[in-house]
Amino acid sequence: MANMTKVFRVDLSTGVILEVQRWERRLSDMREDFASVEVVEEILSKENPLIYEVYETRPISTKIGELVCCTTILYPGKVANEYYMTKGHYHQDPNSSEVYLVLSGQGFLLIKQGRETSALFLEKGSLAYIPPGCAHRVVNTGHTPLVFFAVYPVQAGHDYERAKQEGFGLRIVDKEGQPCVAKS
Ligand code: M6P
Ligand code: ZN
Repeated sequence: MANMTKVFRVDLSTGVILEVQRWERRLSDMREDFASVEVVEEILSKENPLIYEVYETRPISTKIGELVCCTTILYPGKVANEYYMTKGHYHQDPNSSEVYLVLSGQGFLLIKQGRETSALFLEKGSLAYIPPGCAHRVVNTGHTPLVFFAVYPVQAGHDYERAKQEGFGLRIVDKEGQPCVAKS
């Protein structure tokens, strides 16, 4: 009985999962992720905005097959003309996939498989499957938080370095008030 699961409460209006671990990324944690490093430093000289926060339930054991469930609240905003986004990662385990379900907001999922990156539109109710071996990043192009629920195997691991070195090849930018997919 020791490993019996419990039932968690998700506040569906905000994405907050009650009584679980919370972590966050501020702009200072993403110094080299946005295209304009100069604008990042200029913003950081005045403030350090919250870009997103994650609420996650971790299984007690780390046995293969156990799942992590989490919500991400990605705030609206821009660095120069580039919308706020998650850092983006590959899974260290090449066999680990992931599922995203959007609870509110609008944006894009950048998903890179091999040399090809797709920008998939996301809105409330979007269900996205991320196959094993793909880099993935979420971008908020709306005026409200983009909130999504994610599930992935506990053994997945996050490889940020590879995603950063390779880049996604696409960025989502504001062009005259409209989100636009740009090559980078
Ligand atoms: C989702 C999941 C998490 C991830 C988080 C933030 O909730 O994919 O595994 O940590 O988004 O994304 P990142 O780790 O790329 O900053
Ligand atoms: Zn992932």
